[in-house]
Amino acid sequence: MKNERILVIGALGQIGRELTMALKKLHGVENVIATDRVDSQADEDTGFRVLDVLDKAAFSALVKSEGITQIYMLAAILSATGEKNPQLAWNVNMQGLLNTLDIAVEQKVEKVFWPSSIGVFGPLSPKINCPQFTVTEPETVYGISKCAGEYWCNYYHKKYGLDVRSVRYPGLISYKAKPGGGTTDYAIDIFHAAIKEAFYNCYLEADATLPMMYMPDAINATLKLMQVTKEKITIRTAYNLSGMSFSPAQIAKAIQQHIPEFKICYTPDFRQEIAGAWPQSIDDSYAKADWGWSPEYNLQTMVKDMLHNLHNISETEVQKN
Ligand code: NAD
Ligand code: AKB
Repeated sequence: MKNERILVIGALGQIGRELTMALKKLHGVENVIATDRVDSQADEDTGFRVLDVLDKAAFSALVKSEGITQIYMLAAILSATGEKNPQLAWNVNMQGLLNTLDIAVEQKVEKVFWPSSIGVFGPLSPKINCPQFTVTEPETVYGISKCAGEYWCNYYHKKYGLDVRSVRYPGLISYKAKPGGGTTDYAIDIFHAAIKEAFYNCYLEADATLPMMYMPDAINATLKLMQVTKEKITIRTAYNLSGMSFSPAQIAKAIQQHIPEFKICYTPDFRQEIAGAWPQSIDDSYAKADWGWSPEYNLQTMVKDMLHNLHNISETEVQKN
């Protein structure tokens, strides 16, 4: 295998922490440069660099000096935080991507990964098994930036031949890092609340069904997409990707099977409107056909694994104190 040189931007986020570890395993620790706008406090993060994706000169210099062959651009402002600061969300999400695409072309970077989201869809999109090609018309700044970003990726591929690849991740569930200000964050918060106080006050309605995915599946999909030969990639905007779909009431019931005393109540806030405009389930047949995508986890297996790992983490914390 050729010696790849990998740059991860936004590496301290929910996906970045786990994707960086997986990339280090695949390509060697010394070949993966993890960066973020903020500094890493973790001792084991040797080789970590501070990089603001909006600082194009520093970004370009790093790609050159490190001989980067692949960029994973994860820096973004997510849907809920984006509605509180639309200008910042547009700036980071859009200019950050454009800097990445420009630098990749200028410096002949071989592959770029940039994630899109189910946030590209809006109230007019089909709710069930939302197809790959359909009306989008997003109503959040986050969704607008992801939608525009997909077209920019396609444009750089067609115009400059850049090998940029993307998926529309559903809401991602994980236990290793905190979520970063999305509408789907409740599906992580609920586990911490269930373990800590057997109670969760949910900011979405009981029946707000959304497409979701467990992080191991998301990492697997990302690595799979980036490893497939470029001839197999027929979509250069972003692939629909599906894992599971559930509502707050359904995940609460699945948690109650392990923690019977767990209770949930509902106090919907502004995030309910965002969730209500997104599809409930996604048709990912193009990802399946083009690069053999298939998820491993469903609601039951994900809940069991999350609770198992979070219990282990809290026991380790108790032992340390
Ligand atoms: P996150 O908010 O947890 O992490 C984003 C990281 O980007 C943070 O560590 C932040 O410090 C960093 N960042 C912000 N501004 C930056 C800047 N100017 N320069 C450099 N770094 C900066 O987000 P995440 O959940 O890890 O998401 C990563 C990507 O995946 C984003 O593009 C997001 O839209 C997409 N995505 C995530 C989900 C999900 O459920 N987590 C779902 C769909 C798509
Ligand atoms: C969010 O809720 O903003 C993200 C996403 C689905 O893109 N988790």
